Amino acid sequence: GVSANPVHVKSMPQTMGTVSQYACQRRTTLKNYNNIFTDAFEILSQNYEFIESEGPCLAFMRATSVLKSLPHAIHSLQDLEGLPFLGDQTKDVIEDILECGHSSKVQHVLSDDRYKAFKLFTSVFGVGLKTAEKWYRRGFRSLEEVKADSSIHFTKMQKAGFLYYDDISRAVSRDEASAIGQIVEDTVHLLVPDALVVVTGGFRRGKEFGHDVDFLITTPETEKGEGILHNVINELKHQGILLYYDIVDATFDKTKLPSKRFEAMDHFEKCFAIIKLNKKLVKCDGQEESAGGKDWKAIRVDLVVPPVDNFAFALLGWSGSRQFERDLRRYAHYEKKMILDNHGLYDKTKKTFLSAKTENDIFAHLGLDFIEPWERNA
Ligand code: DCP
Ligand code: MG
Repeated sequence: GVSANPVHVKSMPQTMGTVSQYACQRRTTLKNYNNIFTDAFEILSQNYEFIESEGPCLAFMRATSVLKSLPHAIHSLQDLEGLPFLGDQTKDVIEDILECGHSSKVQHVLSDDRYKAFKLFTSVFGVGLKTAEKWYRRGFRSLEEVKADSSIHFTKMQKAGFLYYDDISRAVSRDEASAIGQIVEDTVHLLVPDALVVVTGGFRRGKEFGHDVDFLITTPETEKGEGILHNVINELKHQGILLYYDIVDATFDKTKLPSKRFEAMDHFEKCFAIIKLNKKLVKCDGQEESAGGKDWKAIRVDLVVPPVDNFAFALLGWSGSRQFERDLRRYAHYEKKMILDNHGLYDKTKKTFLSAKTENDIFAHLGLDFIEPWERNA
């Protein structure tokens, strides 16, 4: 069972004190001393996701997150004593790795047909678990086989996913993200000079690479923001650098309570785009050959436009990591009887919404110490 309070550790020479079961009460930088274990756990947890085994999937994600937060490497099973979420299942894997350098369970998954196919299919933009399942059941094992079947109907998103696969399946570097940031910022400010443009997601947490670049855009005065996303998209189109876009209109209802789910899609107006980035605009380029000798690279970009009153919540929600977000919501729910989502925070005891101008305000409402973005790599 999971206790609601932090787990108390008696005999841990290296960590001392306690490790909370909530990622939002731990500081997790990108320095991971337990890579060999967390890499293994992440493969296992993804495999459980692919076979729709939610419990074990979550268990391995939580254990991964705890190990990432430790300021030292695990050298023996005794080092795990008192750590939350490191139960028998995860211990077996760690024991295997400590004894022979690898986990037989992981080897097995890596050579599994279903795992390999799902990993490949979900690497295509627009392909989720449902589609991967469908393709797998039809007997496909490679992207070539999928593309060759004329009876498959692809969504607009999937078509773009295949068209730009070589570029967008490759990681986005920090320099590429900055160049995209400059373009987005210039374009937004051309239209609304005092609009706020902030990079969120993995790059805000200090990551060197990401799978996309995430932005929040908001305007101090709501009226000036009318149609800003559509105008930005039109402007990017005019510049000839918009390869793909899908605008999702806001479905936001202020009077509704925040979602009770711990992982909810938000209702802000947003756009999933692919932008054509001229390589000349990237500070440190040239280390990798581009596909087909092009002088540009296709980059996945998410633009999210919350109203200014929800900005702090949107920023906190879009900065991640996913596990950090899950645990913020879980903590709010179980420890504070509050509901947190990307739009707001609701106090069920006081039956009122708690407003916030900054992320600091939200941590304060929750009675949490502020955790810097680069300490949220849970
Ligand atoms: N997010 C979330 N739940 C979702 C989608 C997003 O909590 N269903 C939040 C957490 C993510 C952030 O939004 O950290 C951005 O989503 P990404 O998928 O872009 O994740 P990252 O930016 O963290 O990673 P990557 O480097 O792969 O882009
Ligand atoms: Mg991202």
